[in-house]
Amino acid sequence: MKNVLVIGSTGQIGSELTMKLRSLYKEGQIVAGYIPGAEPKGILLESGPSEIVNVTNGGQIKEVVAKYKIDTIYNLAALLSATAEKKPLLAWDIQMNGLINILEVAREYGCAVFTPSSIGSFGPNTPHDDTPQDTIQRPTSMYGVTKVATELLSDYYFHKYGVDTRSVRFPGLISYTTLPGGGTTDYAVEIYYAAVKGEEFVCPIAKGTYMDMMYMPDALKAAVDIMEADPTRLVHRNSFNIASMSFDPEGVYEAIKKEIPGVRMRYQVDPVRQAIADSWPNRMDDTCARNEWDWMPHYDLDSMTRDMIEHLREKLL
Ligand code: AKB
Repeated sequence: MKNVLVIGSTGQIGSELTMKLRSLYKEGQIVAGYIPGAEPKGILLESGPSEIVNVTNGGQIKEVVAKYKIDTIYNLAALLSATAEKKPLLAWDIQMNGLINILEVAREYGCAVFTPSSIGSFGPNTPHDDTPQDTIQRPTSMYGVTKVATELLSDYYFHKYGVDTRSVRFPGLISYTTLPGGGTTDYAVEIYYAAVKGEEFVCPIAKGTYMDMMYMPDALKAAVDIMEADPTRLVHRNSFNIASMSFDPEGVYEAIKKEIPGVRMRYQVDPVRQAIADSWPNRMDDTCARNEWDWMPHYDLDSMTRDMIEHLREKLL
């Protein structure tokens, strides 16, 4: 990896991944791709080049890839699960037409491509506990449909054209830098903001609903490590289960309570998000990622909670 284009650089993952790549690959150019209305600001804008890149515009992707001699594309443009249920056609356009535009440019210019998949690629008849790497993937949400198709299309371009596509299935991601938006797992970020601000948290996900979650530093490490992995060791490509912690709303509430005893939470379940959450795994088995590219997370619920609260106190108080 030398010259990298991060598409969706101002989003929850992109804003931190772009900065991490800039700190790791100093001799290259890490281009922050964005759409009008979501311009990079502050350190993200000042620390390197940025360009308008709308995934639905193949010509725009091609121009930027040619201009900066891009060798790796991180494709982070997506509508998250709850928003995708409200706007399924837009989700399809961004996730699928966007992806094929990127893969076509990658084929022509010899770029490697990372497009994340998700726990959302699984469905109600997937084994929910220790969900295997290779298993039933029949999701019932539009987000899930696009994620399974992303995995298949990415593998297709690898086998048919030799495009170096690789990816991971992200759990719900928790971070203090940029808020997620429109996801089913967003509650696990929002509860920290409410707790630090001293506000009551109204939880849209029911007690007892377990989902895989991950702290952003581990997710960024996974995104970099999979693209740097020795290809001769990879049996799988699109996409690897990666896991670090699994909890339900009570679990994260109790973890926060150890640091902020006055934290308050009540439930007001959102039926759309709850139906999606019920169809997702409780916890994935990530043995293949551990064996094929030495995946190893650093944070568990308690260490993440301490770090989140410390950073949010600096940011919000
Ligand atoms: C969502 O909730 O939609 C995302 C995801 C798990 O992919 N955070």
